[in-house]
Amino acid sequence: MSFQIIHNKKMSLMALIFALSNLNAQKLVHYDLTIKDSMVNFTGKTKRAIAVNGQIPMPTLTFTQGDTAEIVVHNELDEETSLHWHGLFLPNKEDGVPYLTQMPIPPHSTYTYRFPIIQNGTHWYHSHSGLQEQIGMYGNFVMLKRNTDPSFRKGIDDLPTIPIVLSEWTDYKPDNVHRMLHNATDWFAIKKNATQSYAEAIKEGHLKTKLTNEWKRMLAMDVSDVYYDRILMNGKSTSDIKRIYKEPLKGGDKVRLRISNGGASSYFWLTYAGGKITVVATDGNDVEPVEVDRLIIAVSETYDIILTIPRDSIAYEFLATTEDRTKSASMYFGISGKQLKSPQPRLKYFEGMKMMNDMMKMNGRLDDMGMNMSLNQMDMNVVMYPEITGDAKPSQSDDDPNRYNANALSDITTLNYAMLKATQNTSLPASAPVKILKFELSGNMNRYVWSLDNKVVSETDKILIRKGENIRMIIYNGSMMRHPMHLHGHDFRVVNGQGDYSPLKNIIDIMPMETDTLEFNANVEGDWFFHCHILYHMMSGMGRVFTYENQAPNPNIPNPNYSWRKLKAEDNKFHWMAENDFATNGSDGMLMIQNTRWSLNTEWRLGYHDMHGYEAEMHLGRYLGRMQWLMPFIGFDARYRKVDINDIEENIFGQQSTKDKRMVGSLGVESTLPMMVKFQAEVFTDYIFRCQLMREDIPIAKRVRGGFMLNTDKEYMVELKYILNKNMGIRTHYDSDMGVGFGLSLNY
Ligand SMILES: [Cu+2]
Repeated sequence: MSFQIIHNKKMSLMALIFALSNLNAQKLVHYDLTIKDSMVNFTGKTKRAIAVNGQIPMPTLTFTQGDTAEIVVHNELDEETSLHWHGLFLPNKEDGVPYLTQMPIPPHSTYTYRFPIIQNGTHWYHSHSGLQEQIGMYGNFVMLKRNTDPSFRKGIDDLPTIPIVLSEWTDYKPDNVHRMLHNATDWFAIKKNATQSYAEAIKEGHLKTKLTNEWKRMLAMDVSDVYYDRILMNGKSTSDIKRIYKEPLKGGDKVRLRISNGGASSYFWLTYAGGKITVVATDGNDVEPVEVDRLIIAVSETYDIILTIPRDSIAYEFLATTEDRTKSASMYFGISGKQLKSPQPRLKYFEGMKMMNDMMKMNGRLDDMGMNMSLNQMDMNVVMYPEITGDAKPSQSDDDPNRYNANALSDITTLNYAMLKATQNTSLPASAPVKILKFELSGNMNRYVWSLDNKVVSETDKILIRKGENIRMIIYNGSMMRHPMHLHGHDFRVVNGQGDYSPLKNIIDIMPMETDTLEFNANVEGDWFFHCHILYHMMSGMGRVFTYENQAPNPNIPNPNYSWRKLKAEDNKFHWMAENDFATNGSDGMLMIQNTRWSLNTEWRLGYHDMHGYEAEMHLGRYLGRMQWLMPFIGFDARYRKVDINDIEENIFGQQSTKDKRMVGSLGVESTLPMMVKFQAEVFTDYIFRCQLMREDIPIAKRVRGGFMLNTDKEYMVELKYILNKNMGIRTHYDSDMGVGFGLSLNY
């Protein structure tokens, strides 16, 4: 015991001397960041973006471990902003999440972040306000390791280095992208040539696949949701690296790339024409070098990789391709000439659809068929990759245990999380109590609601944890999309079979049907966000907040209740859509306003000829269940027609109502049936009962949609629409009341 004390005294004295000697070395590194609206032109059209210090991406901020960062933000926007330091260990009040760790930075004001740099590695920073990240607010954040650090790796940490931030650009306003996603528009699929319509299914011999898919109530899916106009590496589609540190690149040179995926929703395949890629770090944490042919970088992940230039005087292409393979960006390393990397071939969408059909149960839950998937080792998307399974149908039978294992099926080595091994022991304090938290990633494509355990942030409380305990999170992805889950303020160990050398990360990509286990020691008080880093998923409420028991109040949050309410309001926003058809026989349209659970929907019809008058219906409903296939509603129905006063309408139940004038309320329920048919049962205040079957947007061909409606009032309608562009189509329909019509359909 006494020995222990003496030892500790000795240690603290040494620590003091070390700290004093370090005081000189420690420096304050200051950056000024001026955030300004600016006009950019990536595609030939001038659009609004946000630039910082006049550039997109934001400038790379470089520090050395031991420095103190002082970053002064000058917000010259007409809106609020914030900056989050992604992957950094810092005091909670510097974490940059508006209404959680600080109040938003008001327009035309200045705000200072100041925190010590206590780690090293490749990280990045971005706006955590609204959708600002999509239009330019992302940049690299590099913390260098001291060369006296015992973990300094010769041949890796002393290589010439290039920071790279990957991103995407869309000419659409991000608010509009978000709205279109919630409205389940397939405009992005048309742009990507990925509609997977019936005509395409028949052409590829997959009619049964398509029918099964719709029977199971699935919309055509892609590996990503949003169509982008450009992919950017450091703000450019292509760039040439001919020199590094002023020396021309030559054969045998090695370059270290510090890559952050600053994209809002795109994963990227990274490939290199000059040979293997050596992965040396991820999310700012060193790993044992591992050689691969390619890797996928999830949204908001970082990887440090080493490329070798094979020969003099040839420029080798380093390629980042979106996961859906529709767009890419390149960087060429070398003096002249160009050695291209062959592009990633187009996805076999119907193979993916068939695979999803096999996994999907009728109740909307996924069945992993006993494969216990984790750590991206079993990649379900493999069935869509021609480079692995060939152009023909895959020969792997259903009982082949390797049928989704890319590395077993081909000579191409693809990185997965099981291959990552930390360079240092990462085990957690052994004596700490363990708290186990289980989450299921949930969501539904049709209404674009994303959640944990079918609850969005605004429907939950903060999750209480205790300082000192070890938190083990077991996360199962029960949704049909992959999600990059990010934890603020802490690194977690990814339990991947490497024991004490499990890698540390702050992002984990979880594929559908995967279960992954993460653990971290709760060691910094504060309110820390844990969320999906796909921007549009996060904004839909896919996250939770961790908070420490009995923690000191955050001086930046003077009114915690108000702030928490404001944070929760983010995922409760209403989105609207509208459609109107201007046809020869009349005009009909709809307006819908929706959020996570509620929907207010108005439909109207104005007849010119056969039906001279109007009809309007309104429904206010709440979606129930995980898949939101059921919606009870209250309604209001009004109609007026200039017809013979004695004209009586009779439904199939023999109930009669006057056709000319009606003003009634209603109570009903809507349910989505197999084949995506909507069934409505509605009883009106005049006791008239109505059942209705309806299907919209049947994807007949790439740009052709069909629809029908049939009800117990003996009314029916069939329609056909040709999509001209995002907001316009040509529509023809036959309506039992209004007759044949032909016209222009506008939608927003
Ligand atoms: Cu997500």
